[in-house]
Amino acid sequence: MKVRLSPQDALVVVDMQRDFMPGGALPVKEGDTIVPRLNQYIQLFSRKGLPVFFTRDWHPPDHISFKEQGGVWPPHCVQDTPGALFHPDLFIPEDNRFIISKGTSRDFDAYSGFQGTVLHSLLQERGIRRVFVGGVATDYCVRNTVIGAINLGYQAFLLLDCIKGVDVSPGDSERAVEKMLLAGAVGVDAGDIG
Ligand code: VGL
Ligand code: ZN
Repeated sequence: MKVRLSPQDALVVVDMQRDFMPGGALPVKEGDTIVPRLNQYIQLFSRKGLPVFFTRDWHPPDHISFKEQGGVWPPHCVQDTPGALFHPDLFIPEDNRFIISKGTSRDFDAYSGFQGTVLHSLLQERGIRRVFVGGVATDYCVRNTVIGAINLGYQAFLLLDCIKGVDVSPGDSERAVEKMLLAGAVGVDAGDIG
């Protein structure tokens, strides 16, 4: 499947933060291995003058999703800690890029980059109709961001070569991909996009 990029396209890079990488607080297996390919997408969009959005988990220290608060996750991506930083090799363009923080208040969690953020309004302001989504975790934030985009009327492309999942139960990521495709997302890889 060939996709030609247009001025109505944007790239959304989901939660490529240290805590989600091997050795981090909530590691996604092989999460770091997608950095080089993601960087290629980031450079491609950037060269074409298309906006790149980086979502990040940005939790307060006592966030409800943390086990001590009755949640299911170990503390991760706490605001202004090293674990919340992006992977050091992730390419962040100088211009036309936006950092979208989510899960920022203590009593709410957000798996979707659209939930409680300005992502939708920034996309709307720029006339974006199609979003290309990669990052981690396939079975949580990527999945919810893709479904969120579709529900808001965007065409969503899932970057199949740039996603990794947590797989709390084996097969979660595979099922998440199926769900996204069934919901209308189009699966693509680098060779499809120009
Ligand atoms: C995520 C678990 C908890 C994610 C965030 O980015 O997919 N997963 N918080
Ligand atoms: Zn989180």
